[in-house]
Amino acid sequence: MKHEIERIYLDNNATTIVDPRVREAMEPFFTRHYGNPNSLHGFGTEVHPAMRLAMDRIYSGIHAGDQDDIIVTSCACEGNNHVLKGVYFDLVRDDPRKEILTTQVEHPCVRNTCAFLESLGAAVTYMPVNADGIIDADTLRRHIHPDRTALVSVMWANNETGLIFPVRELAEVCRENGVLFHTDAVQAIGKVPVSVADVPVDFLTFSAHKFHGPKGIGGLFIRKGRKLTPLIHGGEQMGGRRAGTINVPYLVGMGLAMEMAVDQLPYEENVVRRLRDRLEDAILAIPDTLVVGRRELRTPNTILASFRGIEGEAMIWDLNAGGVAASTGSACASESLEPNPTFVAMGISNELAHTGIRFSLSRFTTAEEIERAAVLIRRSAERLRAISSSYEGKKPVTTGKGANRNGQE
Ligand code: 7TS
Repeated sequence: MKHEIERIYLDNNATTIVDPRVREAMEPFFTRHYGNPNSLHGFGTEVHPAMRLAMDRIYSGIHAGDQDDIIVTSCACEGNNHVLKGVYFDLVRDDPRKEILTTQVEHPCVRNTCAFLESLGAAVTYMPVNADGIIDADTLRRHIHPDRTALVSVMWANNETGLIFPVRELAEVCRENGVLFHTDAVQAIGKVPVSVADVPVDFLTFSAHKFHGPKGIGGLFIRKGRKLTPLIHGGEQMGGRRAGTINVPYLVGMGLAMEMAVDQLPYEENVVRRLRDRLEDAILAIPDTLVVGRRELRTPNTILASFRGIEGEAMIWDLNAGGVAASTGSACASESLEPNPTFVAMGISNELAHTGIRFSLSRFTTAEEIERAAVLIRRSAERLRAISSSYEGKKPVTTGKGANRNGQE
């Protein structure tokens, strides 16, 4: 008889399970309170209190002030496109001296939007990361020009390595130079404290599905008084900043998910971090492995590991067959056979760049899953190295009962 394998989900940087409480809170807004919030009748107006509560939760989640704007977007790709293209229209298009400053390790939705703006004639500089894999204030100081730089866009935490960037210092450098600062905080919300009261960002983007909310909704914080040409023109929703009927059920879900993500930060810091460290120790106990980035500089849930002699893709397939879901890096780039650009930017050799595997945990990951994953990862590494032509330190694969995947016969 074929047994169903208990799958272990370690790809939470790609997306997360919707918290059952979030799903429950959304439910009435699909079937009972389904009005368009812009309608004047009761169906429209009765959803307003729930929307206000959701927005309040989002504002307090990131410590935004009432005069700031947070606009609801369809995802973080939209928010990031909005900031980059908006600033291009506002400051760059008609002034050939102006440029945009970003990094070599942004998510493709920043890098590819910048490449598109370059095709329209904009100047973009992609700052290299330092030996720790981050952009420090000195690097930014070397690249920023108060009269030339229109916008600096640096992520809060990297999706592949989990490395946390010193955004407060970076934002302060931008303030001193009178330059706008945007941060993609997609991988930071729910993992580390994110406060726009502490960090003087002008624009900040996030996405609900990375913190146990639904897919297809996100947010863009715009500091009080900042101009930003809309990306989507149409009706007057969101004060004219973003047209389109607001997705009420998803907004309700995002609000609750944000509140829960912030409440759960101590759990993330204590429990998830411990589980991550346990898995990381187990990976590092396998010969010829490495993990990118110092632990203390990373979000508590992420490991980007490399297993010498094993193609990342091959290991993903093998692990998947054994019930462990991981990724070779950003799912958005996984179709590409090019080496992982984050690895390349970090100066990691081409051979190692092909062997990266990302394991990312969440508050739903259990200690039992981590123990099981540790065993399955070791077996997979041994199995794949035994058939690898490029791995010299070959050892026999474990055979016999113990080698059966997931304990199945
Ligand atoms: N920015 C960062 C830093 C991300 O990690 C992602 C998704 C996005 C933006 C896009 O978010 P969305 O709301 O538009 O989906 N990152 C990944 C990943 O690392 N693997 O799969 C998706």
